[in-house]
Amino acid sequence: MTGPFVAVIAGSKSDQVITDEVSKVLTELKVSHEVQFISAHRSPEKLRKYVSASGADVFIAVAGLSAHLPGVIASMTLKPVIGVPVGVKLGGLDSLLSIVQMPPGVPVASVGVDSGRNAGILAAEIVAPSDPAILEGLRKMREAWL
Ligand code: RP5
Repeated sequence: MTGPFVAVIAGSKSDQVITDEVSKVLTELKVSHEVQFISAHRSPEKLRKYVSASGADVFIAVAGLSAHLPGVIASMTLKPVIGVPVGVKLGGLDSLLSIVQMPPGVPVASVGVDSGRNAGILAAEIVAPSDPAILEGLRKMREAWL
C-alpha cells in the first residue's frame, strides 16, 4: 500500500448508511481506506487486534447510542481519531456527548450527527500535507462550490 491510509470502523452494520458516505468522499479524494464493522462493546478483543495491526494514519469511528467506539480506539492508538455520532435515539445527542466528552489526555475529534462526509473530508485534510494529490483533490472540491 502506498500513500496515507484511513481506517473506518463502525459499531454495527446498521451504521452502514453513514460508512457509505465516508467511503464515497474518501474515494472521491483518492484516499486509501477500508471499512470494518467492529463493536467496542460486543467484540473488544477483535477491536484491539484490528487497531494494533492497522497501519492507519487516521481512524474514523462511526457509532450511535452510548458511542464509546471512538474513545476506545483512541485509548489503543496515538493516531488521530474522528468520531461520527449516529442519530439512533435522542436525535444523536447521546452519541455526540459520548464522543466529545473524553477525559483529558485522550482526545477524540467529532463531526456533527450523521456527518460522514465531513469526517472523510477532515481525515483527508489531516493526511493531505504529506500527499500533494490529496491536497489538490481538496482544493478542487472547494473550487467546485464557486
Ligand atoms: C451502536 O449502537 C452502533 O454503532 C449503532 O449505531 C447502534 C445500534 O447498533 P445495533 O443494535 O443495530 O447493532 O453500538
